[in-house]
Amino acid sequence: MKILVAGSTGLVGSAILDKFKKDGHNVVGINSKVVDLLDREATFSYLKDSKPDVIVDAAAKVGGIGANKKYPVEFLSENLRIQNNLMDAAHEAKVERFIFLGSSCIYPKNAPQPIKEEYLLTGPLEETNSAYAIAKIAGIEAIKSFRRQYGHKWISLMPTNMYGPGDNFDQETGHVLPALINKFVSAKESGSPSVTLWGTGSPKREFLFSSDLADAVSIALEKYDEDLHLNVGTGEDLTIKELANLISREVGYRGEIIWDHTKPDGTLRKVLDVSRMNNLGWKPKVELKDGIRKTIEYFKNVKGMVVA
Ligand code: GFB
Repeated sequence: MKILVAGSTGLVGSAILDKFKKDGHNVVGINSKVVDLLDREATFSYLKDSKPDVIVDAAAKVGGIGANKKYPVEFLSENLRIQNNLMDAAHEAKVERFIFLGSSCIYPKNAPQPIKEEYLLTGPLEETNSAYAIAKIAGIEAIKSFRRQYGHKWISLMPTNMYGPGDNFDQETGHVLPALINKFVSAKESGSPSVTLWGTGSPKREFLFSSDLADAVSIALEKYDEDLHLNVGTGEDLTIKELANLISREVGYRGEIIWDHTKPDGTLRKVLDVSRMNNLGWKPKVELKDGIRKTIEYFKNVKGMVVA
């Protein structure tokens, strides 16, 4: 069985590639340097030649709340094109299994908590990431359509907010957890008396370490073949303020935290109901504190700093 991981140099794709390698599978990773998935012809030609049996689609344009708000055109258009090209080419190349990865932001802004899979399309989306969410919802619908029309054993997984080594730590475009690591580590390094964070700090978020998602992908590939997309998360969340305290403590930063209320809070809560994934025998292994510690270490190493 030949497995192809698309987006294999990103946070999620690299963890999935590692997992399948460690498990002794015949696995290949591709990134935009190998084949540009925005290029339809190049995508078709690559899959025709490489003939994988399985594709895990971790290729996407992703970013935190700031990037989503600033670049909705790219978040909608690039994600639609990447997933459509890859799925259409996979169909033509007769790829047997396809795992499409979405995001927990597909659910309505005011969905009851914890969010069950069936709450999809039951209410309006959160405005800060509706473009990205609609692209991902289109991906879920595409997977379902390929199943219904052609009987393909293709599935969708919806991970919660992901983090880990290899993340985008940029303070403007990154997700909150890596952006905060960068902000606190940099403030400690420069001796800055304060760190400015976005919004009120009261929204809650759920975080999953990338290797735990890789385990979930592997289990779903083995055991799941149904129309319904599956949530992947810890089922536990904390406020952004609590997250900030956790990271600043781990980093050893003792300055002041200022909350910039002109920046958006985004959705107030989006914790996932993960009972379906749990019933397949999957549970996350990495505690948030340990995952944060590993991610801080990674970031310091990348920055060329001595890990304290
Ligand atoms: O991870 P994040 O950027 O995006 O988290 P979402 C945003 C939350 O953290 C908001 C607060 O409540 C922000 O106000 N926050 C505080 C910060 N300081 C910062 C900071 O320095 N940087 C960032 N980024 N946030 C994303 C979607 O939503 O979730 C994506 O935009 C995707 O499309 C992803 O679905 C999983 O969790 O709000």
